[in-house]
Amino acid sequence: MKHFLTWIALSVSVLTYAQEFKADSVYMRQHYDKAEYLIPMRDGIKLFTVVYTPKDQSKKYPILLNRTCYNASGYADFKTYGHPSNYLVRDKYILAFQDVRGRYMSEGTFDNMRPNIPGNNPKDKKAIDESSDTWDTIDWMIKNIKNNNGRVGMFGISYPGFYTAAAIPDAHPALKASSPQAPISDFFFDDFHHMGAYLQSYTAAFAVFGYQKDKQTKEDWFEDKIMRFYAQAPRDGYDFHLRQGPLKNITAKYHHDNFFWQQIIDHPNYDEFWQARNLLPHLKNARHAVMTVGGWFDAEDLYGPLNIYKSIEAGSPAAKNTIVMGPWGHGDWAREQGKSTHNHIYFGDSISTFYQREIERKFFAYYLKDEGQPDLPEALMFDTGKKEWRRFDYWPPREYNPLKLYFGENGKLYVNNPTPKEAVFEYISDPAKPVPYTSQTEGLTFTPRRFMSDDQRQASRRPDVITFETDVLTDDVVLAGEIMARLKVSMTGTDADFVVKLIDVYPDDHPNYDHNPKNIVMGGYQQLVRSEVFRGRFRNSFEKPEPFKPNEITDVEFPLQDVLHTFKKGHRIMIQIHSTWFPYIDRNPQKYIDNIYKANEDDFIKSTIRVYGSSVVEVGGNEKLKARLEFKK
Ligand code: PG9
Repeated sequence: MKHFLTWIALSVSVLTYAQEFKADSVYMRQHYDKAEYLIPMRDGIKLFTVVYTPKDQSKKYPILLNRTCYNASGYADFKTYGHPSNYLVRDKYILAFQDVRGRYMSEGTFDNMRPNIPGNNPKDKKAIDESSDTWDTIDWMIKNIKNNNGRVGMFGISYPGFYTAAAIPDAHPALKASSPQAPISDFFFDDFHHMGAYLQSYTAAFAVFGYQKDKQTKEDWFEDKIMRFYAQAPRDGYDFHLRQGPLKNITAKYHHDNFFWQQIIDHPNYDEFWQARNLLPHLKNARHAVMTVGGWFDAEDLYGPLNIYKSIEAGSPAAKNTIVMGPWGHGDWAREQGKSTHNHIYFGDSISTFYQREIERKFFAYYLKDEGQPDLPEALMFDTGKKEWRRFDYWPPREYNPLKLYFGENGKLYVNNPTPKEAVFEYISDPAKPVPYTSQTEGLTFTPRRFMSDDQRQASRRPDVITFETDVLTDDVVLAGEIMARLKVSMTGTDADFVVKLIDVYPDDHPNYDHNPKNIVMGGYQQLVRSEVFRGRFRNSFEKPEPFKPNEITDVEFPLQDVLHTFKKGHRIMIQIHSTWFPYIDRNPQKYIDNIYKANEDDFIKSTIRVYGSSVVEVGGNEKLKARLEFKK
């Protein structure tokens, strides 16, 4: 396939994109002129930028800038892939799409999550980062793109969301409105890793980010590397990855020449390499409007939007800082399906259209054109259980008391009441038979997405998964805010991962949804609400991992990402705990190895894992749970 963006589009939903393409490109050809520029940065490197300017020159327009590592030329055919939305296209802006340094038609060398260098001195040709490249781009466009009104907004989803957020530190004064959407903030906690555990399901994606191009090009230069995985067109990702054996085999067979994969292997812990790429500490002193957008079922970047919003809240009191979290998977707010669903779950109609028309459109119009008034609270959050938007003055919210979930005998989950008798729960974790991350057979994906609201019954029935559930709820129970898992564990091995899942158990008589195939039964559905994996070796520090002592009771405490979910009367609350989650996450050998990327076949051992009844999962509460990762570093 010619363009990676097309490839992504096709991997998501051909019909949806095709509809958007048609609407956009006809309108855009009629109402916009296109130009292409190579914009000089302070060190002389030129960045390729596609710029659409409204034909109607009777008034001045703000600039909306999207910086991407996914090929700006994909937007060069009067198509926006629904981002910006048709509403913004019709409201008329100067639309700019730029290849970031080292990508496609831009010059220079690519660096994943290029470290931010605090400060901004346009004369310093060495201090180059995404913030300085954006500053130079904005400065050049304001001075050279005709008919602009001197104001710039930025938007972007995923990696482009990172580039939007990375422009916030030392921002150009013309930058008035930023909307980082599903933004990455730190690859050790977002995308390629979750809490230090590697996402093996991402392995094919490395091809996109691990090769420098050797010329300016509008074509993907890494297709042959991606096809190392897809040549066999594996239909079963679980089986494919299990057959690979240890990660060292992936290095030898697929990624032997991939610079980013080599960096991942060379930095298995949260060392300077990763810490330098953490954007969060730099989000200080912002003074303009920031609307961060995310999806509660985003498997790729959920840590990012929540922590970027919180970091700006803490470090940039002068910024008009807001957050919108909807019932979406990765980037779904840019794709209207009519019936808003995530995998098998129906949330309502045209939720993405509501967001595009009433939220995003009004945000940019107000801050870039002085038009209208965004009806945007501090936090506009969708309750994924009640299936309705909620407005909050703070996030995490302050109106709920802390809620604690305790593990009792016979799989009983107690809400706020410690278990009557402390019990021990045991399972044998076998890396040769890991717990599947999804109930469905999924081929190799760029990244897995559907599983974030998937049915967990296939896991509940496994002996290596411990499951706790409440009695049928007699009233609605709202879980809102940050979540902290505080486990007390022991093991026969010397290392382990812990997966904790929060699950909504539907009543047996829950009706099926029309949009689902017949075999998807909603009665008794165990819907995944929130989940996280934690690589136990990092329990005291992400920088300095430690083995476990066999059979010694040890504290393992870690945050899951935030939640807003009403468990309705007639439902049950369920917690699941297990130690493999494959191939979403790579297998922990369960024998402590300094670098799991270099483990051998015989390093992988079964381990008997015990979880003690004094463990607890805490949700919400007025005081900020010690979920902030800072204390872990
Ligand atoms: N954050 C998404 C991603 C990054 C890297 C690998 C795979 C996915 C994204 O930019 O789509």
